[in-house]
Amino acid sequence: MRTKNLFGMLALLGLAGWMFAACSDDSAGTNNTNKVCNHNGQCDAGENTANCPDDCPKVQCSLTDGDNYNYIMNKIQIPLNGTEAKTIGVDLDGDGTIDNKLGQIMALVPKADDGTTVNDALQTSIDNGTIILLGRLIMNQWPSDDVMAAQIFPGDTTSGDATADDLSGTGCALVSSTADQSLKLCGMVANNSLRVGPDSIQIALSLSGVNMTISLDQAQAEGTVHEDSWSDVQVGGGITKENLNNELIPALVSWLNDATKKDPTGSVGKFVLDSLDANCSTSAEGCEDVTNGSGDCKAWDPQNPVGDPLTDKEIKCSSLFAAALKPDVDIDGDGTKDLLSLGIKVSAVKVTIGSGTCQ
Ligand SMILES: [Ca+2]
Ligand SMILES: [Ca+2]
Ligand SMILES: [Ca+2]
Ligand SMILES: [Ca+2]
Repeated sequence: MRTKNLFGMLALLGLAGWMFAACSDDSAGTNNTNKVCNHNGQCDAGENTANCPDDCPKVQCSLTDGDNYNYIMNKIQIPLNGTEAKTIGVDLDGDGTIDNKLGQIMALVPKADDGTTVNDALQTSIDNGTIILLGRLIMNQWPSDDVMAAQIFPGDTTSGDATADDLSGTGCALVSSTADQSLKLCGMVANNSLRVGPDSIQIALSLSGVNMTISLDQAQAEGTVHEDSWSDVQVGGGITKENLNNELIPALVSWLNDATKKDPTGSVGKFVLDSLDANCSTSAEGCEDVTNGSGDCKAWDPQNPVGDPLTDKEIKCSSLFAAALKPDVDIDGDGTKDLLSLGIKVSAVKVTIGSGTCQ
């Protein structure tokens, strides 16, 4: 059952794709190694704000230009395998196909002991208020606004101040005290069709009670939005190698260690001890000098537990994870893959976002 925590973590990770940082200024698309941008002053097929900012300039928007429309997510889907990953998320590099390596990572994680899927567990968490994700559109008019802003915030799940019926369409919820409410994604709504981004974002990640932030680059969102609902809004972005090494992998390792130490024979514990612990591959990048059974790849004994089952190195050098955690998107068109893509699909209903309290 603890697998649910990992599900929740990975889900929140996807979710956070939504807490958009103010501005990214990655102008790598203008450098002379770019193989996509033709600099003809028009945003052509295959060109986008990330790989061709000269031809496809970023839309600027304001959090105060328009009225606030507030939402709470009542459904969140993440891809559980590579096939689903082709239908959930966004096309980050403009090549016409959705980019979402999250599906490949999720396919590696064992199923919960009771057979429920990640998305089942996620839905339970949404329904019982363990996960609250809020959205906001700042719009001048409906159903179209050619310059608008979108935001997503983690909701407050600790004070218990949200109304019990917060998913009813007339409920109330609060923004988490850790949310950065200045973050936004700029774009447009045309006949209820939302298209915002790309921009840098931060992900709220909740891991065994520890909250942390992971940064996503070039995040975008698109889908159908109305004054009182969102349906099937796709959200996606990419993790840089640096953020992968400094944020995501340590978070994953810490969660896996926690689950394994609590229950070495549960589905996650078995997976860790059978497939990851002391199972380093010297063919993975940066792992040429590892030795199984010693140093960073030493074996952990549940009968005589000393320290942690896994190190960061055991994930990086795992033949399973090494491929799944490799960047898959060449965002700036220079021929080198820079970002590990993640995406989710969400639906939402109207909510009141209380200021300080829902009373
Ligand atoms: Ca062009
Ligand atoms: Ca793509
Ligand atoms: Ca180990
Ligand atoms: Ca690149």
